[in-house]
Amino acid sequence: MNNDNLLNRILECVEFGKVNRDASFPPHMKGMDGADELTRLALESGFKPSEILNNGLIKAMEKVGQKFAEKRIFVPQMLISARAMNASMVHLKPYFQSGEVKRKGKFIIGTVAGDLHDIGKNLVAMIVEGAGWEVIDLGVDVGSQKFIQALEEHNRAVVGLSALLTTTMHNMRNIVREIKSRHPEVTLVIGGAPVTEQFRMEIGADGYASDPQGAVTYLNSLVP
Ligand code: B1M
Repeated sequence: MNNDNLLNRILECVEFGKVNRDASFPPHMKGMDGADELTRLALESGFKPSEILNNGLIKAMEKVGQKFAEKRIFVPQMLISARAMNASMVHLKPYFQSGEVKRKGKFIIGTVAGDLHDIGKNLVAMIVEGAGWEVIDLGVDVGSQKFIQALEEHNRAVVGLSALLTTTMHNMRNIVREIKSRHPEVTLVIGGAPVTEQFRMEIGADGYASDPQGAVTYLNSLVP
């Protein structure tokens, strides 16, 4: 199998939700290797984890989103694609997490209240951790109280908010306001597909990053 083929097959597994060889879904891929086996094979064949992530997994999710927008697939298919993406990410995670031992600081991250999307947030968490930060991941559907409680347990942490929906991005406004009113010294960085620098300015967050590397660059700029 040539290199392009292997990445394309991983892309296809995530696009159609083929988790592993044993999975009987989707029927047209029954008996074939899935995201699990092919990601392992790609790593053994020398592919860089970032190549698999950017040219396989993220491209697949773009296709899934496009098909959903065009009503060619529905929520269950998006979920099964997310499951296949996670089966692949399990293998990539150790590479992104093997950062320096000495920590640069603490980073609390969560997907905001009302929002259940966690793939992008997990990637940011993984890559920030790999860049030498201690990451406290609060999960999805996180409201201001949970962020404040975590801040009180983790002194001087930077807070990251992720949102994927045009509706839930507006929950960032309240969360930023409530955190800042209790802890004005806290630095907040926001991100997620619908979020922009313009929106960051409107809601008074300190930083905006469009991708995990942007979050790392912003966080590292805070370290003296
Ligand atoms: Co949903 N969904 N979804 N979904 N889903 C989107 C986001 C959507 C764009 C699809 C579409 O219509 N084309 C659309 C939103 C439309 C809008 O608001 N304008 C949508 C919708 C409508 C919905 C539901 C409302 C559908 C319904 O029920 N009718 C529903 C909402 C549920 C809820 O949250 N309350 C819903 C549900 C779901 C699933 C649960 C089925 C599943 C999520 C599973 C999971 O996450 N565990 C899902 C999925 C998979 C998607 C798509 C297809 C893929 C999202 C994804 O993982 N992308 C998505 C379409 C798309 O994005 N193409 C879609 C890959 C990921 C790597 O990218 O998350 O953008 P992303 O993260 C990036 C950057 O944004 C950035 O870095 C990441 C890596 O580059 N980033 C940050 C993210 N957070 C950051 C934080 C930072 C910095 C950077 O600093 C703190």
